[in-house]
Amino acid sequence: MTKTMQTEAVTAFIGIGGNLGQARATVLAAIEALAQLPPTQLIARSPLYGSAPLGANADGPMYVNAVAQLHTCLSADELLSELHRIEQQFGRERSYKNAPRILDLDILLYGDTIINSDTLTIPHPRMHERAFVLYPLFDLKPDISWHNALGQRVTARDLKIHVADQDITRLD
Ligand code: PH2
Ligand code: MG
Ligand code: MG
Repeated sequence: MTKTMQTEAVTAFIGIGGNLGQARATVLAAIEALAQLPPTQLIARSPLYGSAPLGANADGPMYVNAVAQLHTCLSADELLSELHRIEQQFGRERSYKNAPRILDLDILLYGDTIINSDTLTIPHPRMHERAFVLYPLFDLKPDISWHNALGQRVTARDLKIHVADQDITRLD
């Protein structure tokens, strides 16, 4: 891959989740792996949350989820391939959509950039409907906002109200 290094660091938010194995330990270790990425700095991590598997065919044990805030000079594509590499390192297997998994790392936001490519959709297309993303994002940055698929500016603060029926517990 050609390296298209950003000259300026971008703030990216990464959604972290897993529901197989020692999910809490895996999520914490994954955050440590994100902190080791060059040229990237871990700014903060949210509290951990426990939640029931959400979505079509989603099943298995309870998930542990968190969000990490990074400053990175990696391009969005480079960041995505690093996330895939970390998932592999933790033994991630891919079967059907929403299958239980050891570790899932998703780019939620990459600065204010909107990306719709074959491999990447940013902002993450389902983040607005998921308490396990909105709660930790709000914890990290209560005034966070982004553009949804319709081009409207939305906030975690407002969206949280719409996911209040989802079963979610703060773990730490
Ligand atoms: N991830 C999914 C599908 N469903 N449910 C919870 N609670 N947490 C997740 O991280 C999650 C999910 C697909 O990525
Ligand atoms: Mg995901
Ligand atoms: Mg994923």
